Amino acid sequence: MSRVLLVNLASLPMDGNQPIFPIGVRCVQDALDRAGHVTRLMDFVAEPAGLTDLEWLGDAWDVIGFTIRNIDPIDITCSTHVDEYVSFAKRVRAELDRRGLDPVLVGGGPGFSLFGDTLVDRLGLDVGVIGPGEQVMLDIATDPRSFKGRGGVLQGRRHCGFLTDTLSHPASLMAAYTNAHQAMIGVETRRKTCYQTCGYCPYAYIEGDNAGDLKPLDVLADEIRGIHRAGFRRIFFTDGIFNSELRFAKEVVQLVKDLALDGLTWSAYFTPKPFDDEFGEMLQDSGVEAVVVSPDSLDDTMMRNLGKSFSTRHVSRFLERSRKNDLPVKVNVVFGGPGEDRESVRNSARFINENLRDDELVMHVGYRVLPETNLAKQLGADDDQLLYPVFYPFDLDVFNWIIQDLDSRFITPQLMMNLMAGRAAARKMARTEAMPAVAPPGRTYLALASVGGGGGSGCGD
Ligand code: B12
Ligand code: SF4
Repeated sequence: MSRVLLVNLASLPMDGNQPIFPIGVRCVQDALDRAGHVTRLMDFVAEPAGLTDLEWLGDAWDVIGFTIRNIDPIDITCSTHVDEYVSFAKRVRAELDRRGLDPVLVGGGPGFSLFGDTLVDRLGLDVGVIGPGEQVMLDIATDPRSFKGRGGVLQGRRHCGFLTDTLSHPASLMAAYTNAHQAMIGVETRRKTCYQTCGYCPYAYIEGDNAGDLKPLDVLADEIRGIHRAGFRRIFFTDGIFNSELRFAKEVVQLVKDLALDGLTWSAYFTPKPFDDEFGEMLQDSGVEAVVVSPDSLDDTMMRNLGKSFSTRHVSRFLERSRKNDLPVKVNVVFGGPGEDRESVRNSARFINENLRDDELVMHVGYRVLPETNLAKQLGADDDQLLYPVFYPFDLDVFNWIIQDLDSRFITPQLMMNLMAGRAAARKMARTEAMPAVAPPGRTYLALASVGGGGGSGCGD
C-alpha cells in the first residue's frame, strides 16, 4: 500500500484558465483507491487555501502525481500555461526539500501527454505517463522507489476497470465545481481513439492504447445519475467524435432519454458522417445542447488538405437533418490551414453565408501546431519548438478576406475583436527557422509563435 497525492495543476489560477471538473485525474485516483492505496486529490478550486499554505505536501507521500490538462490557455491574449506549471513545480520541490522529503514525482494528463519528455525535464519529475494513466500509476504505487529518477515517459495502457467500475466523485469536489463556469462535467463513454487522421490532430497520440472499450450502459447510467444527484445539469461526452460508431452513439442517446433526469442537457463533438435520419430524429428532445461539428473548412480542397474524411456534401446533408429535427447546431471553422488561399476562403464564406444561421458559426484563424501531427512533420519542428504556441504559417491577408467575404451578420463585435487581436499578434511574430520549407516563393507567411490564439486542434479542443 502506498500513499499517493494527486495535484490538479489545471485548477491553478492562471490567466486564460477556467478550471473544469478534473475527470482524468479522478479516474486515476479511483483506480488507486480500489487497489487499496491511500490517496488525496489536491484541487485548488475545492481547496484554495492550499495555494499559499503547502502544508498538504508534508504528509509523507510515496508518490505525487501532477495532472496537466491544458498547455494552451483559452483566450487569445495569453501565451502558455507552461511557465506557471514550472514555477509551481519549483515551489513544490523547495517545500519538499525543506521538509527533507523525496517522493516519486509523476506527470500525466492530456496536455502533459503532448509534451511528455520536455515537461518531465522542465518540471523536474521522475517520470511521465502518456495517455491513460491508471495502470502505470498502479505499477508506480506498487513499487515507487523503482521509478525514482527514471526520467522520460511511460506509455499508458488499457484499464479494464473502465468496463466495470462506476465513477462516483467525492461530494465535496462535486460541490466545488457545480458552482463554477456553468457547471459542465465530462463523461467518458468509450476508450477508443478516433479513426480519422486530420493533419493537425494529436488525439490518437495522446489517447494512446485505447483499443476500443465501450462503457457498459448500466455503468454509464449510474455515473450520470450520480452527477445529476450532485447538482450538475450539463454533461459533455468527452469522445474525440461522439458518433463515430453510430450504433453505440444511438444507445447512449437512448439511455440519456430513458434516464429522463430533470433539466439535464448534454453536448459532444459530432461528425457529419456517419449521421443518419434515425440519429437526427433521436437527438430531438434528447436534451442535446449543441450538435458541434468541425469541418474546419467549407472548401472541399482544404478539407482534403486537412485530412477530413467527409466533404461539404456531408455537411449539407447534416444541416438538412438538423433543420428537420430542430437541432441546435455549431459549426467550427478554422481559417489558415495548409493551402488556404483567396479562393478557398471565398468558397468557405460562400457556404457559410448560404447555409448557416447567425449563431451557428464558431470561427478561428490559425492552426496551433502540436507534436506528433502531420502539421508538425511538415514544419519539421521538434516538440521543444512547439511548447510555446506555434501556428501553421498562413497568409495574413486571410483576415481581410474573411471580413470581405462573410456576410455582415457573422461579423460580430466579438469576432472583430478576435480578428484584430489575432492580426496584431501575427504582426509581432517572426519567421521561425522551419518556415521556408512550407512557404511558397513570393508570399509572406508567418508563424504565430509565442502567442496564444484561437486555432483549434482536434474536434475536442
Ligand atoms: C472533452 C474535451 C474538452 C471539453 C471538456 C468538457 C468537460 N467539462 O470535461 C471542452 C469542449 C469543454 C474542452 C475545452 C477545452 N479544451 Co479540451 N479536450 C477535450 C478532450 C477531447 C478530452 C478530454 C477528456 O476529458 N478525456 C477523458 C479523460 C478521462 O481523460 P484524460 O483527462 O486524458 O485523463 C486520462 C489521462 O490523461 C491520464 N491522466 C490524467 N491525469 C493524470 C495524472 C497523472 C499523475 C497520470 C499519471 C495520468 C493522468 O489518465 C486519465 C485516465 O485514463 C481532449 C483531447 C483528448 N482526446 O484527450 C481535449 C484537450 C484536453 N483540450 C484541449 C484544449 C486546448 C481545450 C481548451 C483550452 C480549448 C479552448 N481554447 O477553449 C478548452 C479548455 C477548457 C477548460 N476550461 O479547461 C487540449 C489540451 C492541450 C493543449 N493544447 O493545451 C486537448 C488535449 C485537445 C488538443 N487540442 O489537443 N475540451
Ligand atoms: S480532429 Fe476530430 S475527426 Fe479529426 S482526427 Fe481529431 S478527433 Fe478525429
